[in-house]
Amino acid sequence: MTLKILLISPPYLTLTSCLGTGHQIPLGLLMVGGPLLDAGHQVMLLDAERRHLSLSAIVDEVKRFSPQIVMTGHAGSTPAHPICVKMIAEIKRACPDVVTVYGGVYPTFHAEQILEHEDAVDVVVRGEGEAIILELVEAIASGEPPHGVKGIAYRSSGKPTLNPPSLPIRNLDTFRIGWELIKNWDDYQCFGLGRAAIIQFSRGCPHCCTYCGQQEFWMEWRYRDPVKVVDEIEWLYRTHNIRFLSLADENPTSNKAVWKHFLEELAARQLPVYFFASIRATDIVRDTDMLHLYKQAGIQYILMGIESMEPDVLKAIKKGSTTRHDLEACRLLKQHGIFSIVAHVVGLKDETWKTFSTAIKQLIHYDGDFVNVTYVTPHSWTAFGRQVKNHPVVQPDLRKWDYRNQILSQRHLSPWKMFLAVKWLEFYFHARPGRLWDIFRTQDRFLRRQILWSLLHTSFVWFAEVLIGLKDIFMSVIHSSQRIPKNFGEYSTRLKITKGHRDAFQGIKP
Ligand code: B12
Repeated sequence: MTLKILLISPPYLTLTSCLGTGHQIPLGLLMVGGPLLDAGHQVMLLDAERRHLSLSAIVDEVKRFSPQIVMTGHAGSTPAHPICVKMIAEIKRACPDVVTVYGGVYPTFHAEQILEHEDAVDVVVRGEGEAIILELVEAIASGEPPHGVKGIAYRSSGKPTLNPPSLPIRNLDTFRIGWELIKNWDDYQCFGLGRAAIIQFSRGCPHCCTYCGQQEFWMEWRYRDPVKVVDEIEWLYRTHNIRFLSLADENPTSNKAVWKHFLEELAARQLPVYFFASIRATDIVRDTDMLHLYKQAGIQYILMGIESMEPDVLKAIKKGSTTRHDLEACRLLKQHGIFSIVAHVVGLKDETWKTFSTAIKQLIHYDGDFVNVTYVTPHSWTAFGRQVKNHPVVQPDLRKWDYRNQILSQRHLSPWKMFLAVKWLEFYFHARPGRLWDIFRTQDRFLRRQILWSLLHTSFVWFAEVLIGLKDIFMSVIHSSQRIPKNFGEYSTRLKITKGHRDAFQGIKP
């Protein structure tokens, strides 16, 4: 039976997309869409994020398409959760017969809680959507309760019911991305380089950094056939003129030989496509002998999670790298004309004015091209989330759990002091005269243009964040009597974790 299915990217608007790097395709939904299209269903994508649609405009679109099923989910899963459930509630109010399906990382770990509190959500998909979705849709079409569908949670006799999890996908190449769901590629442009897309070469990560929830989600590191991925990249370039690609991988370099194969294949095709990837400093140092291949393949921006410059913190978060690796990785990337974006996390320890001043000195010493300062954010399903159970929370609004706002309290610095220190660090690092002079002296015209483009857009985001931050400080003074949960434990009791995602996998591995 053919069903009408509407995939909706929720109107979760962020400064990153609107003023910073640019809008990106909703890859997760396209991956869910591929198998549905192949099974003959009538599928449409409504990118309410890209089109900045209001909830009433979304409801109008739903009425117009009149689907039997509406599906939603977002990569920025935690901060996007409030708007996802609000949107689903509006749709259900207007179209009560539509079955609503919600997937992604955050819902995977909060399925029970969502079904308890969000009446409008009918089904939560836990884990890799493409592996689960066809069976679910068949069950919905048959009108029978989806008892046998692995990897979902739903209500049975009014109570949340969790089916056993679906196993991690063995061969990622058996699923295809529903690229044809994108109707206007001009909607997606990044870094001033033209049309942009996201692609995933590998999933998961073998490392166990305590604050990261991604390995809990994907479970195992797996990769696609390097040649098939490069074929797809070439197809994207030739068919849709894609010039910029973000690798959605947590850790694409996990296996040096496989990574090298991918880079060689890309380099051999000589496509005028540039890449953004997140890569560990340790792997960049490991790959010293093949960094020229990175460049030839088109890797232009590398986000490196340096997190901290304090050896004790790096050890505590099980980062598995040292400050020597970080310094060397920045140096090597500069030598090869590849931009490094150094991710520095504040709040992993007690911050003081002194720790900020040490951090800025160290970051300048590393001499990366950009610094992305983020606040440590406890996801309830991570080891870090468990460790900080008794830690006071200063930001109860989930929409702000986007790494750009302080969530956990600090002993020595109040939130407004932390805010000023972070903004000062970002400003000083990017606008210090020595760095601006270096940019001015850059000989390579492409590199100079890109660094200026990135600097300009980083500045837009910075100014907007300063304005919003000052407004928030002002409002918090006015509403100082508002009750904020005392600690993360109390907060995460509200954010009840659906236990058993990983546990349930134990013992049933193939
Ligand atoms: C690419 C990327 C971006 C891009 C594009 C995001 C986009 N529009 O898709 C950009 C640079 C814009 C970005 C920005 C942000 N990002 Co980001 N981003 C990523 C990254 C690197 C990959 C995401 C991805 O595409 N994964 C691959 C797809 C296939 O996975 P997926 O979306 O989870 O979908 C699968 C399943 O979850 C499920 N699924 C998902 N949705 C649905 C829906 C249904 C109905 C079903 C059935 C299943 C399903 O099935 C899919 C296929 O298996 C991840 C880190 C990582 N390596 O995962 C961070 C990540 C997703 N980002 C994150 C965050 C916080 C943000 C920002 C909020 C940061 C900020 N302060 O601005 C913003 C959000 C803005 C925005 N517009 O998205 C966090 C989310 C944390 C969390 N779990 O809550 C991550 C995990 C980074 C991290 N290490 O913590 N991001």
